[in-house]
Amino acid sequence: MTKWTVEQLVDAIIQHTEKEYNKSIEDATPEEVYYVISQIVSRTINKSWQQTEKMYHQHKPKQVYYLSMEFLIGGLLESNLLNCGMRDQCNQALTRLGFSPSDIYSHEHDPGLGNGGLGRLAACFLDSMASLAYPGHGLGIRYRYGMFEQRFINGYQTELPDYWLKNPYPWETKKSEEAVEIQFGGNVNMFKRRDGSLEFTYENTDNVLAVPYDVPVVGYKNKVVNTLRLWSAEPVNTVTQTKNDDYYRELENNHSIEQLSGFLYPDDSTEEGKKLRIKQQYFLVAASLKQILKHYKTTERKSLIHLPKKVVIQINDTHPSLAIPEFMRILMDEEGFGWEKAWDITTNVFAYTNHTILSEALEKWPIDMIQSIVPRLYMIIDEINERFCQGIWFDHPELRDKIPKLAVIADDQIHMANLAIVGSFSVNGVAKLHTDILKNQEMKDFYHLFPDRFNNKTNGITHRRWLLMANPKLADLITDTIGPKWIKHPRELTHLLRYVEDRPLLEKLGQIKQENKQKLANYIHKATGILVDDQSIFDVQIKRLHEYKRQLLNIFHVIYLYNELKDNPHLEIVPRTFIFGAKAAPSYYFAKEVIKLINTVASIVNHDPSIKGKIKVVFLENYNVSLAEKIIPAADLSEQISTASKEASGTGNMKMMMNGALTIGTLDGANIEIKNLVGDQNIFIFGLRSEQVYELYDSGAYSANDIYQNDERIAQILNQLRDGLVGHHDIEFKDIYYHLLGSNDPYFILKDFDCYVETQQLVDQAYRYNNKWLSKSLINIAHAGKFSSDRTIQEYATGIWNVKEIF
Ligand code: 26V
Repeated sequence: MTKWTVEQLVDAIIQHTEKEYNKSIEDATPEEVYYVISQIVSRTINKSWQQTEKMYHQHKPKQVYYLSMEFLIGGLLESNLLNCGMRDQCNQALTRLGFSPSDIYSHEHDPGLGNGGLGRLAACFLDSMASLAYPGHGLGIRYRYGMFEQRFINGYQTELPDYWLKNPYPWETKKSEEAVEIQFGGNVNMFKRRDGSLEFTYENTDNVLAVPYDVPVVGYKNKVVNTLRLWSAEPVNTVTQTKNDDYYRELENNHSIEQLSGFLYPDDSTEEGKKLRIKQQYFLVAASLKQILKHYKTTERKSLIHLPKKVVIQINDTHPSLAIPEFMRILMDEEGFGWEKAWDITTNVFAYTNHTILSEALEKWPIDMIQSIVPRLYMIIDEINERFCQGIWFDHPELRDKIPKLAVIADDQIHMANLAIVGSFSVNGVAKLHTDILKNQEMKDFYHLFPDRFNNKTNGITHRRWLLMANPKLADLITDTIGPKWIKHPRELTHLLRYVEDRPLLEKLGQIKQENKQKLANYIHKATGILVDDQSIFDVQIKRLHEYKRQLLNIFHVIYLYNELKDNPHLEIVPRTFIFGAKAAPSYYFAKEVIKLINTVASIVNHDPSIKGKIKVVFLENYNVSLAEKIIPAADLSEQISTASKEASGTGNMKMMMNGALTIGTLDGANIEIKNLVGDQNIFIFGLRSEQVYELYDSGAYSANDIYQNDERIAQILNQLRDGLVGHHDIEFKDIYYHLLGSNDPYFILKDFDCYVETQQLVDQAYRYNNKWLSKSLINIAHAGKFSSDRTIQEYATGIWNVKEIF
């Protein structure tokens, strides 16, 4: 990439503004400046993009395709500048021209093409693949409406559509010439050829055009630019008919086609809209496989038998797992392979990552839906199932009684996780504990069948976005202390361990955290009107709102503290600001009640002068990637309090650790690996362990009601929910009360409450010893290198994909 000087950039910005907007730079709006810089950066990127493609064409390395229904890429201007090595110059150029760089960057609208961790992980992986120079690309859907925009009205979540394409998106390039046609529905005809083999043809299908929009994925200062290809659905031909009624029918039809890439599904598992979701999945899968095969055929000119040497497809959860039968269909119906050969190729191409063990999130599709949407795929899935079940019957008689659980089709439903396991050569979990649970509990019988398939790849996050970009001052302090090598080799952060007793360094670390907290406090004030004490502990829980993540436990602790302070206004506690960010799936009633509860507690606590501002509660609206970038650098305490066994990994835990927050958490997901690195002294662990959770489920020995009867603090809180909170007797949370006691507290909130409160007291004590706290914070940063997604990608590359860096 061309090296830009500050002067050159200043000139380029002035010239582009004049050319594009016919304005002098003094009159340009920040938004216009945002577009101008995006264009300048895009041009710089384009050259490397073409060169990277040329290189792939010449050297023909094995390619990785990361198939995902979600990519939460966040803002791209600042991260592209950073990765191109232009950020410092651009900041200076903007300052020279009288603009605030962060103000300009904030004009970018986050593309919300994902729900949470799974989508953000995909984006971190793309960043790491490009930065490590792996030939790896993302394939997803260009939803016209992304994750809804969240507003609180009277404390309740309301959802507004996120039409993120209202203004042109400067990072995408439409590639009409690479559009492909996808067939839905129709009838399948079967013929017997002379040689006895079968031929399948389709008629009366509904055809849709998949048009790719490419977004560059820029590697960190290495001139590699990979591609994130997002498919958009369009009608195949827009030739208008002559007859009036046909014309309108066609328009209606076109409209329903565009709905295919219309919106992102929220992660709830309601019945509604299942059909459209299946169509979206097939749309992604069919378009992507067409492109992958086209690329293979033009570069390799070899039989598809050799394809697994040149192509690996990672499927992000089961969402794209129709790729397996679709690939079989292409190999058999279009390429003329027999079943065995086709199956051999297929099962050497696909690798599947599992991201959750929650049974309600495991996808199951009704047979009749799959039959009507993709009839030929249904026939193939049926045969996969037949052959697989027969294989167990004959080769594994010990598992005969397990066939109903292992089958791909059971109870008139297709079990997508089973399909994904059967059709892949690798199945991985996303943290050690999660993989162990898959092997020994949830997928135990599959593990027995295919022990070599199962492996662990603990998640990671890109330290470029989450530290270098989001927390530049901390990044600079680290570089001043241990030199810049950690940027390319994040494990080198452990050199910081030499400084855990170094007073001057700890002081600087404390100052930076303080500045970040002031910045967040200003933002909170601007966004919500709430004044928070920047000397208080910033206690942060940011993640999707879900029962298993237990935001309810957190707010119970707040209510408990509030009750204590009301009883004893002189109670000595370190002031705390409880910060929440979370979206609830629109149809997830209980989660929405929890949002209302947190907002209600906030309005009570924040407006009660008698507690002298010792605690404040802030629920920031519309949590997304760019808001996370503001909150994380300012966090003191990271809440990772899921019911043990339920959080597959978590990645927010890694982001906050990397920014010097201490974790309060259960032994769940990647928390365990964090604990093993930083040591018990530098993390606050509490609560049931996953084995205990399983035991309690199995034995039925748990009684939420007993705890309610015996713990006064809990009784008080629950009764307040039932009868109305102090000063808010009109608002009740009876549903939460009845749910906890009526469903016997399925996520053990009451059970873990006592040790949570106790552990929070330890946090309070620890925070009082400023230097000790800071050295714990430094130890967390020092060990965070392991959680760079560079390490994770390295492990995928050698352990699953068998791909090499291009240089
Ligand atoms: C579920 C569903 C169900 C059907 C409708 C569409 C949909 C979309 C998303 C989801 C949730 C996917 C699960 C997920 O996000 N898992 C998170 O993955 C993170 C990355 O591996 C991991 O760190 C989190 O622990 C895990 O909850």
